[in-house]
Amino acid sequence: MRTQVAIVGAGPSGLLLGQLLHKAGIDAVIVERQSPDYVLGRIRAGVLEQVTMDVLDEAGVGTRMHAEGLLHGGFDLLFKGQRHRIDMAKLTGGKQVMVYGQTEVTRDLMDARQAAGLPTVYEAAHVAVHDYGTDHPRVTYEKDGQTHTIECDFIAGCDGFHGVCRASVPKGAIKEFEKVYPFGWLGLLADTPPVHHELIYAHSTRGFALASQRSLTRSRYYLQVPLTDQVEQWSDQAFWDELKRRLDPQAAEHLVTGPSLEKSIAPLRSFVTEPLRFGRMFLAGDAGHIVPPTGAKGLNLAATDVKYLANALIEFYLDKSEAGVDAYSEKCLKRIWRAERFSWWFTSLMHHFPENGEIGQKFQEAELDYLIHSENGARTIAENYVGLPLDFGQ
Ligand code: RFL
Ligand code: PHB
Repeated sequence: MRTQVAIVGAGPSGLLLGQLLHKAGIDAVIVERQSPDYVLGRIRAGVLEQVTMDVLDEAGVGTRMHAEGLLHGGFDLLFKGQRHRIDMAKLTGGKQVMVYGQTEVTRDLMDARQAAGLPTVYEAAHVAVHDYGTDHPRVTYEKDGQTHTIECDFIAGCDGFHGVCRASVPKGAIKEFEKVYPFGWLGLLADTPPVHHELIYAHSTRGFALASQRSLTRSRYYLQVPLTDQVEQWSDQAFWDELKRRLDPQAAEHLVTGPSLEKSIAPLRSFVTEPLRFGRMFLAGDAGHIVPPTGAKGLNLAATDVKYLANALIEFYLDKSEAGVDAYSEKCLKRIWRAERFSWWFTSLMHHFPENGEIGQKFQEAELDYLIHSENGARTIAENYVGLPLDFGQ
């Protein structure tokens, strides 16, 4: 098989890239290790920045998002038992975020790809990338007992943190920056009305909690838990009890509980790979970087990487210019480091770090107190949370 761009991974990055290239008349084949149902079963992001909404619109997959997604103009910070609203819209000249689950974004992209009859190979085993240091890269995989080869001009590594593309790069050609946090997030999804119409980010001496949502009837909650905890240790009842202890009395009283639809623990990590281009292979999304989820930036960064990559490839094929391809890594990394910084800072501010002692706790409370009483402080949070514009600082 021959194509122009071979995309490894059919998560949001790979599917979105496929869609943007298709709109520009560029051929792509996607190779995915898992089945479509498996990909849709992963419960992850919930908050989309304006920039992401714009890219999804450009890809022609924004209709259901606009109809069913919930626009939010603010969120609450909870500390010392009291909630304080960050009025994002007021502080950023009217900007809002969209609450619309990653599962739904992925489903919309899958449907669009299928409707256009574009090739995706699911359940491909032993996917491997070859010869991306030459002008003739290849992707190989096994399916139904046979080995297949895709010859291409470029490989897009959209295969997430545990993918093969980054792992294939010789150690000397890549630098990895990493910070692993000493806790994880236990998430629970339930068909119960959200406790509040906006999100609540809660700092407490028992640990961080987040009250999020997927719709007016579906809630998503998270608890900071030790890395040693196993999900089996947490009954639904234990989860709800602990969440109530970390929320303010009013929210705890209004919390509607119910059976979990999904429950899982995710570790928290800050991770960046430099560079993001290796000859004719590019990394995009979680394949190249990870943020702790506190700032809600992972999926949004993936969408902007993909937007930059699609533009670079369009420039290559339509304008016969390599300028965009050459600039890809540096352009992405500028934006990535800003989001990494915000996600690290917001994680450090909101979580409980027993190793920092009582004085660490006091510093966090004083910083939160400062931020919510200073318009500049609150604006700094708001501006980063709604997301920096695509051309910020370029
Ligand atoms: P994905 O989604 O991991 O998709 C990669 C795909 O590649 C496939 N793959 C392979 N395919 C072929 N061959 C191989 N060898 C392969 N190895 C892997 C995988 O099966 C998979 O289908 O990466 P992608 O597309 O870059 O998307 C990134 C996002 O998924 C991620 O950044 C976000 O989910 C992060 N995130 C959040 N981001 C936000 O913007 N807002 C949020 O509110 C938000 N909340 C979150 C999050 C992530 C979380 N977890 C679980 C890490 C909340 C959580 C709890
Ligand atoms: C979610 O709804 O899954 C979510 C929302 C905001 C975050 C992280 C996760 O910061």
